[in-house]
Amino acid sequence: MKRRIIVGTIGLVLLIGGVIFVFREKIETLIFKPTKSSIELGLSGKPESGVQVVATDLYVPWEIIFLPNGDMLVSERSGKLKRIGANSKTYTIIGVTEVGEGGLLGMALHPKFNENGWLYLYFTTTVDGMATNKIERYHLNDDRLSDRTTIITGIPAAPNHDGGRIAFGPDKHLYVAAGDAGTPENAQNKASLAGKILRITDEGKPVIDNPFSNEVYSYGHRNPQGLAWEDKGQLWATEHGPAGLDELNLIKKGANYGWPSITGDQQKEGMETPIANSGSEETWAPSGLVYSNGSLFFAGLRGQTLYQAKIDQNKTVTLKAHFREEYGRLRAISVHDRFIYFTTSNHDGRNIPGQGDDKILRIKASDLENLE
Ligand SMILES: [Ca+2]
Repeated sequence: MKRRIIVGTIGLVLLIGGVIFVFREKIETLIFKPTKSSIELGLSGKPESGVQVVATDLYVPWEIIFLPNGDMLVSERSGKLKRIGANSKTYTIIGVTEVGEGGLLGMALHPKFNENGWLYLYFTTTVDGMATNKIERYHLNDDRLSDRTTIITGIPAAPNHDGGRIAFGPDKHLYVAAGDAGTPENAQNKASLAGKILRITDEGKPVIDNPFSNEVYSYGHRNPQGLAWEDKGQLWATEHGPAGLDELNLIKKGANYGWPSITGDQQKEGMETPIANSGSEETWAPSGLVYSNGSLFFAGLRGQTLYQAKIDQNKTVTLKAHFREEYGRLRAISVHDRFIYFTTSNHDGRNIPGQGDDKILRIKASDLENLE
């Protein structure tokens, strides 16, 4: 009798384990699944806020970008690249080292993606036993990633402060948010790639009119993780501060953003003070950043909030907090076809994942802009 209970219990545990394993590996795509019941499920977000669940059961989604046919590409920190939509597929990126905050992080499509099919990936890898961050370029077609090419390597990596966001600017050059990799003084060293916003060509070379004749575009950054251009073409960036004192900066070519000399509201000759900071009592832990209709929106990890910063003509901002602690940690954000997409990051080791985590959620940009 006792033996039967034990065998039965072991069987049950194995069964539950198997079910969890199967579901852990499966991405539920809700809005994109072309069946009626799923579409209804997908539209079952909170009616009062208009939030819809797009996909569930992801693992630390770090970036979302959209292909011309409307499919999403989602990077997962462990090195999986998931395509969700009409042509769903999972690619495994070879050579990704997921350690601490490092792993497969940012992504960008070439401005002429329709012609060349080029996809850029920022990730942590290991060279001679040492972690480093690099950007690779791939050719993406429906079935596979090919023509793997290193664009830039040797961006310092560490368990913390790996930066990771990449984006093509209005000038068609690639901007790269690089963290200080735990060595603050490197942020002030213009010869180091750490603690910088870099600007390189689509082939990985320094842009000819960069301020210091290398890849560096701006310096004195601690751990920038969000890049977005507003409608006048000015670049903004989010940055993690040391203890609170998280920053929203307007980025100018060649400027020094102060780390580690100044933080928060502090001022110093030759250094930029952030347009907005969280103060030392509050932590945003800001990651992805987008611009939509007069506002910057950024995802807060520790802050567990989607922040809205309304910019006025004097470059001051008023901040609003949306969805505070409703979905847990938030990391990636993307704007596409009048919707703002954002992801949870509850599997990143700093929260207890909830049912369906990690998720991609979306809300109409106009609804979000008007939320009180
Ligand atoms: Ca700063």
